[in-house]
Amino acid sequence: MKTVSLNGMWSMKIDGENVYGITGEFMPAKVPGSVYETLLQLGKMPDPYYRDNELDALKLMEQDFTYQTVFHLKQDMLDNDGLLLHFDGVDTLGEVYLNDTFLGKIYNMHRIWEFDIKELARAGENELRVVLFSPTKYIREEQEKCYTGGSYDCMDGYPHLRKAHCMFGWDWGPRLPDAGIFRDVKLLGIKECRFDEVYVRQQHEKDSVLLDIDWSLELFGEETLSEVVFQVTDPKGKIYEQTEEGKVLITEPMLWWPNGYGEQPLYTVKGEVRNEKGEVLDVWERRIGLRTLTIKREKDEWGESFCHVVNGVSVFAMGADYIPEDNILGRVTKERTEVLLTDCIAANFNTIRVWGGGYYPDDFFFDLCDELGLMVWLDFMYACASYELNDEFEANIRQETIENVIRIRHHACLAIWCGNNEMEAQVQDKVWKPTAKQVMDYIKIYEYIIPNILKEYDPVTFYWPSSPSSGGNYEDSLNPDKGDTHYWDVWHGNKPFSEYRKFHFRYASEFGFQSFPCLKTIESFTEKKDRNIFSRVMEMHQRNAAANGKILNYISDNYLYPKDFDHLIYTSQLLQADAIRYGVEHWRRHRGRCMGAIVWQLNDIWPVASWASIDYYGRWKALHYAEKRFFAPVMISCEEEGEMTQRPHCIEEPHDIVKTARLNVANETREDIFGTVHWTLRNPKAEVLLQGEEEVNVPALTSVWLDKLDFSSYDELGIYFAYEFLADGKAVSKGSCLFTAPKHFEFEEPGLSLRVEGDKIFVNSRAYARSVEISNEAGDLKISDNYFDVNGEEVCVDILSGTRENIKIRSVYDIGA
Ligand code: BMA
Repeated sequence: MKTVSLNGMWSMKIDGENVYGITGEFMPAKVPGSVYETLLQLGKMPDPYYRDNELDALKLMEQDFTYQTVFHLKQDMLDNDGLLLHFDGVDTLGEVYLNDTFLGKIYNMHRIWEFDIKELARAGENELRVVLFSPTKYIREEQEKCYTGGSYDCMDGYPHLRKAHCMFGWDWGPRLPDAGIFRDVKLLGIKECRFDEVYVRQQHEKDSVLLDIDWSLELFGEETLSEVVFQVTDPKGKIYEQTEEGKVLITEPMLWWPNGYGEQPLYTVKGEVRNEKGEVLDVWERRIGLRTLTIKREKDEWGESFCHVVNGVSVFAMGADYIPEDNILGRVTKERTEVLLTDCIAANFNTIRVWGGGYYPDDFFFDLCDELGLMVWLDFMYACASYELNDEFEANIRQETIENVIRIRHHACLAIWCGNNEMEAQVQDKVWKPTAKQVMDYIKIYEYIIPNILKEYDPVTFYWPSSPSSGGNYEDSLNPDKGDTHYWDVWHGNKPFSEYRKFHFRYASEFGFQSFPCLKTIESFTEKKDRNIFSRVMEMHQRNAAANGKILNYISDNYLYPKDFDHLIYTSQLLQADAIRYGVEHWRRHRGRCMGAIVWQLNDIWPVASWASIDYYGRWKALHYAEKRFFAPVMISCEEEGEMTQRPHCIEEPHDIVKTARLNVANETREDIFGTVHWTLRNPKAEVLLQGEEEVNVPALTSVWLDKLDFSSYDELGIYFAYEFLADGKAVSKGSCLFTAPKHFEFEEPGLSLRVEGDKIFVNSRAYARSVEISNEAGDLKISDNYFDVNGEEVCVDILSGTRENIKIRSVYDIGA
């Protein structure tokens, strides 16, 4: 097969009068690319992420747009048996014309579109035109014809269009439903035939893996006797040929493991189809990982387990939910995604859930997850809505499902296919006012159409109808002891962090807490006068209407009133980190019963206040550093009892509360670990009042409790508890906790100071300093640890990247001081 890329500079025009007063001339436009991207590159529209510029940018999407290009064809391309125009992704509603002849319509951004141009194309110049229609007009008109409900944060009618829903807005995202040709465009010249489908199945034996390769061909020319040959290359370059039965036997297989459990060796499978003359007609090549990977669901004393089992080993999923990285899709590049996913590994993730309100990520996303060892929970792209199933919609989503399953199924990282985000529970509860038909349609789509396609195209990967679910059929989908759970009573329900401890979810696939991004990020979209969280511009960048009030409310429960805007931001990030840590540490202590903690959310689509741990510019919030600590393979944590668990307000009775601490060491590695737990009870000056030490043996893949310590005779305002776990004399995990809310603890001025020596930052404090933040003015500092507690001593962290100028330091003491 011969491929000619049609990527490059096309021209684009806006059809009709528009908000930016751009007249109907054609302008140079990059393909792959989009309308917003083009206008931004040409300086014809202001940054839609700045202040409230989003509003005008949205109006632009009432327009239609024309993309066109001219390409030259040589006779040899025309001489092929088949000639196809191939689009990997178009966003979304289009009509395609070649040499002024209509080729067909496009109406799903999640699909590949191919048009046969053998008869129409000619030698020399050919003109290709793609007209893209207004997505906002379309959903409005369709909504008038047939009502489908969906998330209020998103534009009315969005379920009608197979376009990333969050492009129409979400509770963290702007309404910027761009249009464009967002993936590669190419011509495929096919001689005789091409691979239609190839499917590699693995059969794992004790010391070998047998690869069974099924393939089929799509014929274009005369059927000749074609030969199809596969070979497999292992990570060291050793080549395995096919046996006579067409199978490939891999001896001494190197198994693929998620991050933290082993290596990620990848084998390359390459197939060639050749004709009688021995000419290579088409090549198929993928990298696979040798592993078994499924979900274990077994009845037990608590309900029913829900846990990833990799190569026979039950693993505790640790990670976060991924949303699209940018409203302007062309800015999502391999390089940028690589930084984000590498940051996941830096924070000890082994799993990432691709949330269903976006689009199916590019191949490079899955390649990176294969290489890094991130298991992917992949939602099909449906979220928080009711959909109306008719013949056209069904045919459309069938094709979408088949194509994406074929594209993604071979990735080692692929752990779960999941029907949708949150719809089983929401349809059942009639949240989006579905009709009786839509309630039935739900079952048809997620429990019949999609699983049946998977039975045919990927019977191996585990399928789960919805997230959350208990198994489907509207049966008890919110049961905390069965299936996966989205838990939002902390945050949306305003419950205190301690509420997390009331649950031992089998797999928490969403729970989260918002914060503001750092000042540097806020500066990118505000003028100075906007820097108040209730200003119009800040509220435009806070898409969860109740959230600012919630943040202030949670601050009032935990911290002193922040002295200025910048300390409010800092405090919001500490709250977020505290909240999520409180939950995850608890669930890891209950390893076995709970087997997954996936934090809502990893990243941002634009600069905004949100649940993300990494902001739009890639800056780590306090939460991401906290994740690095509480997702560490070996982690010590403390289940404390104090004011938070017994008397959230100081005016309440009882006045005498119990103060206890119960330490736990969780070991998420495949090796037993021996070490020492060392703890101290200290006063605000960090002076040791009591201390203890204990040798512990933590078997692989378990968590071990130590005895409860009782400090009830001490005044909670003047003590804190510090703890560490040492292996070979080195602290592998540590932390500290209070028995009162930080706002009431009698902090001493810690006199924090720092000095930079090469790649190291030395921090000194003369008293207990809690949640010490190190940052620089440029906002680009990444360090080995941050927002940590210091016990009146010197500690050292490594600079991983960023400038060394103007480094600042502060701690909880500074919030109200
Ligand atoms: C979850 C998600 C998203 C949403 C988030 C925060 O339920 O599935 O729909 O952004 O909550 O509210």
